[in-house]
Amino acid sequence: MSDVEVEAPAPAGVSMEELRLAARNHGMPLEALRYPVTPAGLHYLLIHYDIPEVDPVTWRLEVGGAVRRPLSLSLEDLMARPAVTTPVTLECAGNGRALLEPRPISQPWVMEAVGTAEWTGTPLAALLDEAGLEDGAVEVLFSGLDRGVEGEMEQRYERGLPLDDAIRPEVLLAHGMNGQPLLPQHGFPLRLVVPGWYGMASVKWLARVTVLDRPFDGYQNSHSYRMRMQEEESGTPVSRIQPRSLMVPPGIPEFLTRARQVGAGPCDLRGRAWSGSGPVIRVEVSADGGESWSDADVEEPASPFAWQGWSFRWDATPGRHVLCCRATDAGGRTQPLEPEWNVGGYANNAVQRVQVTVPADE
Ligand SMILES: Nc1nc2c(c(=O)[nH]1)N[C@H]1C(S)=C(S)[C@@H](COP(=O)(O)O)O[C@H]1N2
Ligand SMILES: [Mo]
Repeated sequence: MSDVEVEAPAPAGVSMEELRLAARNHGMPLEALRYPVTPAGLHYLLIHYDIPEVDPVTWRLEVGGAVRRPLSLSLEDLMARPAVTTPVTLECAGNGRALLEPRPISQPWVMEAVGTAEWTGTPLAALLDEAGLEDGAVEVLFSGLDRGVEGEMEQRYERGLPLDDAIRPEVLLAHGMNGQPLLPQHGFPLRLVVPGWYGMASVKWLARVTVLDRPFDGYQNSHSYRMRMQEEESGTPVSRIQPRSLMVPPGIPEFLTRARQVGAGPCDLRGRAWSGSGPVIRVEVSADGGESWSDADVEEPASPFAWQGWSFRWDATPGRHVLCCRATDAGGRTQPLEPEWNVGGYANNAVQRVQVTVPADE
């Protein structure tokens, strides 16, 4: 035994492969937290394979499987159905992954994989009702048009959702985002939106809805998106969004390092907080790296599945400070101070830390 302290090795930088993924799938710049509804071009993006080419004229949504009356619907048919518009916060389950050590190799999100859009669409439950569920239906499979190879398996992006979750009233077949048709990158012509769940459930470029009499065991359910500590474990499925709060980083950034500088005096910190089991009932702010906390003012949500604004007046004194924020939801779930590691790097909702320097008064 040696009494020499060995320092943990520095985490290796991101690889060219991770950089390529990061360049395709952008996050929401955190200053965009100022908008209650994220402008579509600032909403984060996550696309496993390629954006598929879709001809809206020939495109159809097929509804089949364990139903009495299979349906085939055009975009026109879907747009003629009763529509609702509701703000929903989507967050990628991998948000925070790059802050884990060791870093799980996938899309290396820091903490910007979030956005809130006003989604317009028709409720899925009524459509399933018209198709007529057969006895023994337990799950609904949503299949996208995009294809790729993942885990050495050629596949289309598709996800199963337990029937009880699929028929909740807030689950939408969405054809609009922020009052416009869906953009190609967000799933044109039609996507699923599963409010409250991490983004992987909201299948884009939807082509097929298949009612199943047993749980779907495809790649995105049985291998990806599972919470586990070892590769061999089967783990538990990733589902609802864990509570998180983020702040608009105050002051101004240095170009390369993004280190921040804030003027001395009163400084209004603001941000958004959300939970897939909302509402958020408390947001706290710390200016000393999490040693001491004070309550922020928290707004009511615009919908049960939309983030909530918060604000806090901070008195910036000269020196270096680490600003943090922490959300707690109605179920008492709160954000941990330190990340909790898992194989896939999912659901890391550890508190945000923003280092700022306040220069001494002249
Ligand atoms: N067909 C399809 N749907 C998909 C994906 C995909 O790659 N293909 N990515 C999923 C993931 S992991 C997330 S986080 C959200 C992202 O939605 P957005 O790009 O509209 O923000 O879409 C989900 N739906
Ligand atoms: Mo995701």
